Amino acid sequence: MREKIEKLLLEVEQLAAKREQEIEEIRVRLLGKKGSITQLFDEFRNVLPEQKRELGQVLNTLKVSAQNKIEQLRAVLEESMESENPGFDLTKPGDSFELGTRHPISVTRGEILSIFSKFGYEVAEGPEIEDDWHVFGALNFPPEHPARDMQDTFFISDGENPVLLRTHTSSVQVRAMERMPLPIRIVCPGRVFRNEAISARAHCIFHQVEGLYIDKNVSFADLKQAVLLFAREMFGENASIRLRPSYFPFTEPSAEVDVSCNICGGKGCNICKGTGWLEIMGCGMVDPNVLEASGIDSKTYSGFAFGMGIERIAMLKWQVKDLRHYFENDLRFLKQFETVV
Ligand code: 2NL
Repeated sequence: MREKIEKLLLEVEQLAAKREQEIEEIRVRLLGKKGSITQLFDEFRNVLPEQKRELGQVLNTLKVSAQNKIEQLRAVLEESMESENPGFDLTKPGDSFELGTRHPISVTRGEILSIFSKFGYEVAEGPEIEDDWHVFGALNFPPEHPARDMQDTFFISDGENPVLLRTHTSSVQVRAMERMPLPIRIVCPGRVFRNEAISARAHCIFHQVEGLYIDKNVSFADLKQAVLLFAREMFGENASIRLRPSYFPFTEPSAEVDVSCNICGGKGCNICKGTGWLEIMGCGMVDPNVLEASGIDSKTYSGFAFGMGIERIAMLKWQVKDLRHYFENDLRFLKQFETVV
């Protein structure tokens, strides 16, 4: 114990620091809750009674000299700040800085994911750079399908096994089907890329959330109910939905989902172009070919899937009229959304 005290005494004498933070680190190291001097005081309780008096004195000396040294380091530091920056007032309050806001796409993405988390869906993510199999092959796209065309998809390399930027996050779901134990209930958010001319309604990069549910006896009625519950959570408890028949290579049957217009309540306005309905997503029963391509027995299992554009949902939520606002980082636009706290 005595040795330890003496070693620390020497150390204290030699302490030096150039910055406030270093001084604080020294204080914590020596005198903090788990500091070495504090620990010696704990050990002191077990010292033999006949040694207590003498050891107690040196221990106290150590503590006081550590405290003095730290104060002295602080004083020297302040003095040097003052002499290097005459008139510098350390006590002045700092400049306040404005808080940023979360991007509307992030806010909407978070809201969509949290709704599906409540329904028991897990979030799954995957690569943006993909191969042909996970974006097209496994999803029942025939070899000559136009989406596989260079005009629609960004290819990174071509040839026998091309590498490309994913055009939907279905590729993440294919990876999940290949790998995850059944049943599967996932939502897959992410950036997707399409070779499109940029306009108020289209962009070459946008964000998607896709969902997939595979189990025994999953029916179209289950899909409809999941979509209805989502729409009510997202657009309010009075929201209703309608399904229109549609076509996707990876689902059969397929449908387009509309939600009742939250602006006019279904009467018809300029947002819903007088129809009373707004399109929010596409969905369908997973095509048996797609299940089999990922090694799932389509005789035993069935599933539904859906996909939505986050930009579109966010446009409907805040009546944003031009998609390009999401990508231009104009603070006048961005500041209208949720503040980060
Ligand atoms: C849309 C429509 C959809 C899916 C995505 C899907 C994924 C797998 C299997 C089957 Cl792995 N389907 N995804 C299904 C229907 C529609 O997206 O309009 N997206 C923005």
